[in-house]
Amino acid sequence: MIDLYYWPTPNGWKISIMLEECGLAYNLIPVNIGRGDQFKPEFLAISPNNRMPAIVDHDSGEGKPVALFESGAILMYLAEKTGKFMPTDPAGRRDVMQWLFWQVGGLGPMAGQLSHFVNYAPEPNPYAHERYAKEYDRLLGVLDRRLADREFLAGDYSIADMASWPWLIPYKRFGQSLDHLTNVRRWHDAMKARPGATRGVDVGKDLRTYGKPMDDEARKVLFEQTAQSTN
Ligand SMILES: N[C@@H](CCC(=O)N[C@@H](CS)C(=O)NCC(=O)O)C(=O)O
Repeated sequence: MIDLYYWPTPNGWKISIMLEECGLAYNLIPVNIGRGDQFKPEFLAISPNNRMPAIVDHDSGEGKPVALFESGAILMYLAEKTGKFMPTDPAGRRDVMQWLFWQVGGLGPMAGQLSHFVNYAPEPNPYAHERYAKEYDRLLGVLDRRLADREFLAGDYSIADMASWPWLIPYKRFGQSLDHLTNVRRWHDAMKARPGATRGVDVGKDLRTYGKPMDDEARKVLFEQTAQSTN
C-alpha cells in the first residue's frame, strides 16, 4: 500500500491523478498546510522541504519502504514502478522528462507566484502581478505551440500531462484566458474528459481550502516562513 501525504491543491492533484490513472491502492493522509501539518516531525522526516505531496510506498519491492517528496520525483517513481505513462525507449523517456521538468521548474512555480499576487497578497502589487501574469501567459504560449501538432505533451498521454494540467485548471482564478490558445484549450478539454484525471482532482474535495479566502492562521503558517521555521 502507498501512503499519500496530500492536501487538495494543484501540486497534490498531480499525484492523486497518477494514482487514480494507475489504479493503485493508496491510503490518504491529509496534510493541512494551512494549519502547519507540514512542520510535524513525522512529515518532515519524509518531506524535509515542508511541502506536500509526498509518498511512502510500503510495497516498494526493495525490501523496505520507499519515501519520496517532490511531485516530479514521485511521478517518475510511480511510472517506473507500474511501467505506465512513461515510455521506456530512451528518446521517448527523454521527451517526457524534459516536459516534466519544464512543469516542475517553470509552469508550477510561476503559476504559484501568480496565484499569490492575485489571490493572497495583502495589498495590490502591480509590478509583481504583471510580471507573473506575463510569465504564466508566456508558458501557456509555449504549451500551445508544443500542442499544435500533437495530442499530448510528449508522445502518448504521460506523467508530463498529469504534472502540467493541474496548473491549468485554475486559469480563470489567475485572471488568464484560453481564448488565444486553441491547442491548450483542446488539451485541457481532453484532460477533463479522462475519468482517472477528474477522479484525481476530486480526491479530498471536502478538505479543499484552495480557492477559498485564507484565514489569518493559514496566512501566518504559509507566508511567514524563514530558515528558522520548523513549526
Ligand atoms: N516543488 C514541490 C512543490 C510542492 C508545493 O509547493 N506544495 C505546497 C502546496 S501546493 C505546500 O505543500 N505548501 C506548504 C507550505 O508552503 O508550507 C513539488 O512539486 O512537489
